[in-house]
Amino acid sequence: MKKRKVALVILHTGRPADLASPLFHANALFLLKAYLESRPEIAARYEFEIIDLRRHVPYNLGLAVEQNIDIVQEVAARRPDVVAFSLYLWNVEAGQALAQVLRRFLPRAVFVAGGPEVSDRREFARMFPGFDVLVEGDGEVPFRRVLEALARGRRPRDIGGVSFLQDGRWVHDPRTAELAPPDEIPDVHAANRGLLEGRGFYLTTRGCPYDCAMCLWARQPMRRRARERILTELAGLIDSPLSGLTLFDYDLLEVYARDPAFFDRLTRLVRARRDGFGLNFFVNPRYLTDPRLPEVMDAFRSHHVLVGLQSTSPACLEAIGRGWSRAWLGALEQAPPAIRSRIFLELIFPLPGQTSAGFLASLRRLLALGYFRLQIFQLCLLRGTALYRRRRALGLRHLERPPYACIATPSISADECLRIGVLCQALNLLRDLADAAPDRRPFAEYFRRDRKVLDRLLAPIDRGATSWDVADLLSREITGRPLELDHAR
Ligand code: B12
Ligand code: SF4
Repeated sequence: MKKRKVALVILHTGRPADLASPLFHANALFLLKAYLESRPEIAARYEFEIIDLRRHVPYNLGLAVEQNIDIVQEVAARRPDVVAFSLYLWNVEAGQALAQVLRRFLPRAVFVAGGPEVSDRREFARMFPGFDVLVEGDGEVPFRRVLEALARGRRPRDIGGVSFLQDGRWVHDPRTAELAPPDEIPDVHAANRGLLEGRGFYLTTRGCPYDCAMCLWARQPMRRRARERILTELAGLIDSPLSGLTLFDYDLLEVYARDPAFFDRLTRLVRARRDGFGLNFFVNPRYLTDPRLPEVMDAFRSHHVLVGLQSTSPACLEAIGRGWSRAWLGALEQAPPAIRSRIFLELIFPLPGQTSAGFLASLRRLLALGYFRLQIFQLCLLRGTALYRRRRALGLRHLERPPYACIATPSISADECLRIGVLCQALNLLRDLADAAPDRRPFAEYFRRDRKVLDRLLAPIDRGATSWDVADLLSREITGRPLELDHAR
């Protein structure tokens, strides 16, 4: 029997710096391929191919450029029966555009969309009408069932998390997707060792018990593989050409709080690497004062640890469902000074209830305390989140299409959002500069000495300076050199 072909399409990943390894930046497609190929009933009927479109330069200019005929050719020439897209806010517009062009060349193919963008399927279908089948949530089981149905010439009916087009109308199954037992999902990294290069990401668990209003993972059931399995997978990743690894669990110390053996084993694996390989990981703010944190960081040779702080304002934390973390704000001041420059603090701007003055005051405080490695995200109103559902009641104005950025709140005007947004992006660029610096003490010293620096930086922004201009100014003042970063502007 001739096998049907499934093309799993990698679109661009957002930033040129992210081009390192598709295995991490298009993790879901590799994962789904490995899982589906491991199912005999599917492997007997289908063959899968990952088509990486990123080599087509300019990969991020959409289809309006003549050279991008090659993008169409790459997929169409394989004559796939199913074309699958993994959609995030950074590639959903490109996926929609490509799907619409491709269906003119592949009139019989079924176009399947999955990934975090396929949240709130009714709304997604209205905004992105280029697909035939939508899969919301974890894709392993629903995609398998979709392929089984298609192989029998049937419609993908009665599959939780799946919607399909029938005679021009959408049929939605409102149930949530059935989850695959975590140990049934193969080790995708072992299956793709040739792609292990640059820095990698790994999640020991999927899901999160917390309930942050802006996050798509809020209250997602926790799915954890057996400890031995995780350690085997991590051993394979650490014993590879990867230069470092970041563990993306919502909080590593909390997940393994009762399991010191896990840390011992992981430490031994890291020690076995003789070069500068290190493990970074996420923790909640409460661990900033925990004596285990510096110990684990040293043992893992962590370049940094990521703390999802989001705000230092108790009222803002309440507003985004992170009231549980307000008790830990004091930890910022109590954390050992030596550890502060090794902390990568994540903040969000703008937030409901925030004022520009309050946000700037919190930034000044963090910088003076020695936290200058900041990642300040712009608030995105993601379909499927609690914040998105409450956006009108909260008076949040945002871009209706990706990246869905919040551009004004009742207490912060659009002009203020832009001006402070530029400042935040300059600090993000400065973090990239500090990350690569051999000695970070001048950065800490600079912000400790000059408490008025933010006001000084806002002046050129008000005259039209961009984030790059401002980061360049900071670079010259701190390092004596112009800003040079290895990712493109
Ligand atoms: C690791 C990570 C990163 C890494 C790597 C990102 C990357 N390109 O892979 C880094 C740090 C670079 C990053 C950055 C950002 N990220 Co990020 N990131 C994550 C994180 C924590 C894990 C992603 C992952 O690997 N998950 C494991 C895989 C297996 O899960 P999955 O991707 O969801 O795939 C499953 C399903 O979605 C589905 N599925 C996926 N694709 C397909 C395709 C088909 C056909 C089917 C059937 C099913 C299917 O099946 C998969 C398996 O079950 C997620 C949150 C999370 N916990 O998932 C956020 C997340 C993906 N990031 C998010 C965002 C917003 C960002 C940023 C834009 C943040 C910012 N404001 O700057 C940046 C931009 C990145 C860029 N490329 O420009 C959002 C995306 C929301 C959206 N609607 O797209 C998420 C969901 C977090 C959130 N806020 O809720 N991120
Ligand atoms: S932001 Fe972090 S802690 Fe909050 S729900 Fe999402 S993954 Fe969990």
